[in-house]
Amino acid sequence: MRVPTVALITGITGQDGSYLAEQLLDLGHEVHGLIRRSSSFNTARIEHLYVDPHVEGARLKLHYGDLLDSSSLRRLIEEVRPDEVYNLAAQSHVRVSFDMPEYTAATIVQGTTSLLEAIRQSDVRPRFYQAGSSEMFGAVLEPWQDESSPFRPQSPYAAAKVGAHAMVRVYREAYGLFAVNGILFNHESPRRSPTFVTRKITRGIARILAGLDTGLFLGNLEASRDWGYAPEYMEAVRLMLQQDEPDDFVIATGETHSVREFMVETFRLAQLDQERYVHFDPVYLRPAEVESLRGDASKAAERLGWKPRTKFTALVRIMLEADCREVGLDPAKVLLPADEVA
Ligand code: NAP
Ligand code: G4F
Repeated sequence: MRVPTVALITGITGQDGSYLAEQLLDLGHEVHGLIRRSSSFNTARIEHLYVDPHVEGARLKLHYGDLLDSSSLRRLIEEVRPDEVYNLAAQSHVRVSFDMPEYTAATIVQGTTSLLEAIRQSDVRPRFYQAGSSEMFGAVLEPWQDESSPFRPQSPYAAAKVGAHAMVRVYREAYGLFAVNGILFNHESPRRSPTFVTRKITRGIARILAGLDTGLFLGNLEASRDWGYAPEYMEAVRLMLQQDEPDDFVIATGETHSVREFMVETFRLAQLDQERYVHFDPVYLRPAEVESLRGDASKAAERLGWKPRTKFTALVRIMLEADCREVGLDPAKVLLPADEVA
């Protein structure tokens, strides 16, 4: 097993970046994160990891930059001289990508290219991970998707991810860069942004239980996704960079559930009547929808030795319990006991 010493993460303030940084630090590595300047704090997910960099032994360092500022990327590669680069930064919201197609494409395609180019033009040769998405499969023709399934993107976000995926392959094949594409199906956690549907539901229901909200507004309940647990997916991502040869991997649970199923299970645990609280709002519909996704991660199981551990109902409970605690409720007092989980 290769022993990396220095990792650079773009998107470190997001759900995945925070888990990945946590895992790399736990393994004893030095972690550098690119963060954007923002008018309000955007580091809540990594504050527990932060130690003043002037303190001896501090191994997490944050640097201002932006995927759209190629000079900051070049500077970072030269200064940090990473052994591994994890490119997780993106405008990652599918619905928003229809409102901001150019910005979405810029962060994903141009940003990824700028980072690859910053590496190519330097004398540093880090291993490179690109955060690809199951959204790239889009309008699927088969019930299962694996590494050989065709891409039929249904949104500007997905089209941009296909572009970045292709760019990574070009840099791997043309310049011999150790560059890998992860094709990750939806993965969730208590750190998921509340604008994505799973967290919107668990947070919304916790707030209803606490008397802070009176309802939940949702869009299409019939779409299905293959939902896994984010920390486990970041384990797979780390393993991808430890292989002898660079390759692309699908990461998924192999189960698919509708948004309605996620909602029903959450209401069941909270012992609330969904008919009373859930309302339809067309603002959450998309001009084009991905109806169903289900991944086949056999290659990851065989080559990385990776398998998902957290099942659908357990994921719902993890997220709902965390959201209950967030609003000051004791999950043991307000939710159905764990042994009554179906
Ligand atoms: P997320 O929570 O939305 O985090 C996105 C991160 O990207 C944030 O740290 C954000 O910074 C940063 N970012 C956005 N635009 C940037 C820019 N122009 N320059 C620098 N940083 C920028 O996303 P996530 O769920 O952790 O996902 C991580 C990556 O995996 C994304 O690329 C996403 O598209 C991809 N992915 C996610 C899933 C999933 O189910 N979660 C599945 C497949 C692929 P701020 O905090 O400043 O906004
Ligand atoms: O939670 P979502 O917004 O996630 P989506 O679109 O599947 O994208 C996420 O997973 C991708 C991996 O496949 C990532 F690449 C991407 O970055 C992101 O992390 O929506 C899931 C489903 C959709 O079908 C949507 O139409 O939920 C449906 N939905 C219904 N009501 C809603 C809502 N989605 C959101 N965000 N908000 C709603 O109120």
